[in-house]
Amino acid sequence: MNPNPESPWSHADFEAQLRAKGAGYHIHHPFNVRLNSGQCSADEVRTWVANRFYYQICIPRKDAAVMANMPDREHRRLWVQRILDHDGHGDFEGNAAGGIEAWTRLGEAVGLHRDDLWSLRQVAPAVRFACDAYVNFARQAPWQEGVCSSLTEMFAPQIHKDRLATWPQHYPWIEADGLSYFRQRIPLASRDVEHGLRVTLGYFNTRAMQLRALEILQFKLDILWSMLDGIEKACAPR
Ligand code: AHQ
Repeated sequence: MNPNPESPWSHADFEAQLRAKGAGYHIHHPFNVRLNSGQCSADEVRTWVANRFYYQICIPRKDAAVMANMPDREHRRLWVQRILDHDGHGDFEGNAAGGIEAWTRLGEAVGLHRDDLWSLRQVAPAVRFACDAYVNFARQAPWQEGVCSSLTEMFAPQIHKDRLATWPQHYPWIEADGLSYFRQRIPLASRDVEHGLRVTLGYFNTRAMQLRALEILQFKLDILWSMLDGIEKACAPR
């Protein structure tokens, strides 16, 4: 680590600082630990899926907000793929239906009707608040800060792999094809992180800006964490 506290970290040290924030990732949230170790009831799984649906439909709106602030085509050409990944493209059939459709299939696989998800009736206030905070941040922040906030996906492949490895044994009643969202997201997350890291390491180039990047990542970690707080509360006996 660079001895001078004022000079910027090297890209390698800066990336290590970003990745160290993974200690606060929602994979460690008590609700996620319960969910991936098979301790959730079917109703709690359904509550998680119905609430996370709101996050999923907010992602392309967040991405469109980031893209609206992007002045150059090179970055927009990469970023627009994120919107298509969620909203679908082409004939919107099969894998081209998009992640929101795949999450809808997850909902049906856990026993929810399409309308249960799309009505947003089950979305807890804290979940709606956290997701709306993310979309509003993307609208107002410099596009590079919006890119930086997406870097929680550095830690996402593991959480998707955990679900694929544990849910079939813990929740055999969930139709297997309902898990396809998690499977398809793993390579997309890695692709997105490659671009997000390149922008972040290049733009945040003073120590003060690098510390700002860590703050932004913590803000997004707090969004994911507070979503699970809200879901946990929604599952608590009344
Ligand atoms: O399914 C997820 C997804 O599409 C994204 C996009 C990215 C962003 O732009 O903030 N973050 C993200 C995440 C997804 N799934 C979450 C999960 O636990 O299933 C993880 C979340 C993330 O790590 O930020």
